[in-house]
Amino acid sequence: MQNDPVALEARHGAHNYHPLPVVLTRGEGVYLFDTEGRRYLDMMSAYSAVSFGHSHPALVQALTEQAQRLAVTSRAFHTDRLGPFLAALCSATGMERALPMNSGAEAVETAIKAARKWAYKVKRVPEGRAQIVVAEGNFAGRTTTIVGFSSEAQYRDGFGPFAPGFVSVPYGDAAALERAIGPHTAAFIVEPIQGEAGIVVPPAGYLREVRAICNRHDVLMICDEVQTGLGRTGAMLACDHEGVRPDGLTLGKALGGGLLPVSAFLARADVMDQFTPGDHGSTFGGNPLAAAVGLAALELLERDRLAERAADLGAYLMERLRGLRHPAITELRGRGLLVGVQIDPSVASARQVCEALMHEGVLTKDTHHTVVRLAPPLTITRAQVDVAVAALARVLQALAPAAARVEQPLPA
Ligand code: IF1
Repeated sequence: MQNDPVALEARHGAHNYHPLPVVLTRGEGVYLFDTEGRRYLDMMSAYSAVSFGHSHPALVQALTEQAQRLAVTSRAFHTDRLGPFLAALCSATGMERALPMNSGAEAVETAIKAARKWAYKVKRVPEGRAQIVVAEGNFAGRTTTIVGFSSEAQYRDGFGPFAPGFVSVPYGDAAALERAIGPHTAAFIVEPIQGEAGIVVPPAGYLREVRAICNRHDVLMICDEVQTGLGRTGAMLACDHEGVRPDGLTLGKALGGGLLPVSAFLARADVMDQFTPGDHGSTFGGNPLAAAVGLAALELLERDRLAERAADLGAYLMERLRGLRHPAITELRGRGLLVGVQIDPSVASARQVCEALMHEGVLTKDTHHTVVRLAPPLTITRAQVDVAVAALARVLQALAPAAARVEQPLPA
């Protein structure tokens, strides 16, 4: 007991997760290894934070070289790493300014503050009256402001009171957005594809309609690309699929190269320039270590054309999944290498599928009870996709042999 990591975690930790019964000790590329030496194909890449694969050599090198030179200084001083990182962020996204933070939630909180201050100082919304529209099914982090506008009861339960000034509209419904906008509306914060909601892709043209509506009403369009950004959906940003340039943008997860938390809020100059010295900050935001790794991650994304790779391998993955034609799969959703496999709950829960996949050497996570997330590192190969799909086929066949006859409900 005394040095069993799971027992120590249970004894000393908060029980805010329900991990699969596997204890990992090493990662290398698309593979993870447990303490018994078993190898697993990582099909969730830490919710898209490990897009480059585990311990990518170029990123580990950038981390260790910078760590040995200068890691954290606070923003009380300039460093030689932050400027180049911010320039690369703006160049990669087409945005004019970037504000570095650490977690995705902090980037979203920064977006909320920027939108409100722009509303008061530029749009002349009466102080304290700014409204921000959000989409039902959103997931933008775990701070109390953010869970306050979540539509997921569990994320809110027991954590009130919540911040006012948010209104929800159905995701994918542009007309509902327009109806929700009033004179005090500062912004609409939306994920181009909803991750936690179960990999929900909005109707084609939705983002273009949102862009036009926000233009019409002088409302900031802010896209939360913490999950969908940095090549994950087959383009640098998921907004790129519709040729839409938002007014604000949050990035996170893979920006840290799968090595440390790095996030950023990016925006038009007139929005970001509402921040004056002392308005906002963070002990670690923009530290030279994070900036060096973030810059190396952006360079690697470009050098290895990982967005195009995600488009190609994602299409291949989707084609192989469709080829299973297994009745337990009720829907396939996603774009690029962000894919959700909807499982018929009468056959099995997504958690059961994930537990069975673990025994087949594939690790991933369920979301929203019925969806198995498949979001591997963007470095995955076709042969490794074949391995993952074959494992899923075996699992579904074992869980639902009767489902092959579809109308036969499984015994209770
Ligand atoms: C958990 C979900 C994924 C995000 C988007 C901001 C954040 C996230 C679109 C906040 C974070 C993570 C958090 C993690 C589970 C995971 C998740 F299922 F909860 F929704 F990825 F889909 N915007 N998502 O997806 O970023 O502060 O975590 O760095 O909290 O259990 P963070």
